[in-house]
Amino acid sequence: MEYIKYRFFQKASKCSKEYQRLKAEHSDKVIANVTLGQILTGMKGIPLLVTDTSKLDPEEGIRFKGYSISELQEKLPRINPDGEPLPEGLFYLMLIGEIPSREDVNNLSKDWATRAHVPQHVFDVIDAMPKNSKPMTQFSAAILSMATESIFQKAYRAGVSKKYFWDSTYEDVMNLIARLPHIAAYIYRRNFHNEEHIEPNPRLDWAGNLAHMMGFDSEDIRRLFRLYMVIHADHEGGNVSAHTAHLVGSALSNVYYAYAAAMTGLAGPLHGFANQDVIHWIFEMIEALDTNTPSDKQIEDYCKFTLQEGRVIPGYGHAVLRKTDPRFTAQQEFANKYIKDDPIVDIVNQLYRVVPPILSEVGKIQNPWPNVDAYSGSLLYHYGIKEYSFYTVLFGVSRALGVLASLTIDRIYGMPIERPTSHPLKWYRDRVDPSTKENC
Ligand code: HAX
Repeated sequence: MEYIKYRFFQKASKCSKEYQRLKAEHSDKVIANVTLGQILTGMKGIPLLVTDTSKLDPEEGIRFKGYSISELQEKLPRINPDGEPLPEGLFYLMLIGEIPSREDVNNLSKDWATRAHVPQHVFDVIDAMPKNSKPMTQFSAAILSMATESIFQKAYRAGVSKKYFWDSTYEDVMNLIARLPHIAAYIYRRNFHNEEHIEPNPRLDWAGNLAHMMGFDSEDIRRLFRLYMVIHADHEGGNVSAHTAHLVGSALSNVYYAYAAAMTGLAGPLHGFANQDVIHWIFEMIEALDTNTPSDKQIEDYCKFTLQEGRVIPGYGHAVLRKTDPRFTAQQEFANKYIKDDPIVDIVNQLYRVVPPILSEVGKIQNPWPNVDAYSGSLLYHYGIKEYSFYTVLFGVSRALGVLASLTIDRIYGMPIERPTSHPLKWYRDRVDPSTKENC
């Protein structure tokens, strides 16, 4: 067994035994009560899932295996001493639970480079779609079409014992992650650069290679992509994309099916599409106000107009967070360090001053603070990636790291098929308000 896989097996087997022991010995213990409000607001706050890669605190934000983003920036291996950490290192941390050495990260980069070959039929599937198919549609379809390569599916068909499911899942996960940059870049060049594709450079790291294949070779962009791929990688297990991958995977659907499904969830405006929506909305505002240097008052009025129209202010609010997202702050610090005088970045900073008091005034909004999507588009735009319909694909490439590490862990723990119970609305009403006679 190769080294990284063996390290994963060693560490995760212990946790797998613990999962099975808890199930056998403590299944009757009550963990939490559930209110009707939690059920009617999208199951918020109910502890229902086991996810070991990261944990989200409403006040503090995300921690990956206990490490905050700023701690990762300090501890994970980097290529340049003043650069951003390599996403390979974060994947190793989420999978194995230890901060990797530089050598571990190099091994992972090399491993992914050897697995990065994308079968031709995947590109054919992309090419068969009309150019006006959204980049996320092309991305999900391409991932789904790669299920032909699933090693798990072949092992399952050959009758392999369930205790080895993790092994072929691990292989699928590593292959899929290795291939995502080429698929993403192919879609980008197809849609926005006259189908002039760029071959991968196996000497580059995973994120650097993605930038390279998209046509961007400056150190500035590589630095941004490494940060971007780290901060978007995981957000515990309950968000739509992570939960979808887990749910679909729980039926023993292969990794390609599970991840394609996750990507269709990420494509929604309340989730990853928000990173496009933010830039789209800012441009709508610039056009409506006829200036790209609006005053705070003009922005305030435009926000109120957006709310009056029954729309959301994209990039603001969160289902769990109750403070400014540390992923927003990491990007703001990046901009403060490397970007001067950019009108869109300036507007994003201005919005951070103006929007929270307006959303707080509305009353019903739980979190008036910005999330990760409020900043990311302005950075990409600054460096020349202006085709914002593509931004969610970049989010999707990154999100694979956490979600697919989790899927591998799901398999080694032997997690069961997910199957919560549902009831008609009347069933709930009869429990809280039996005297009502409404017939629905
Ligand atoms: N602008 C206007 N209204 C907002 C709002 C915003 N930014 N955020 C929440 N609200 C509204 C909700 O639509 C909801 O209204 P109704 O009661 O009329 O349905 C009300 O405030 C209560 O919502 P909440 O409990 O505060 O928030 P939810 O958990 O229901 O939703 C969302 C969380 C992130 C979906 C929400 O804040 C939102 O729509 N934000 C804008 C879109 C966005 O930025 N999405 C990306 C989130 C981060 C992410 O997943 N990235 O991928």
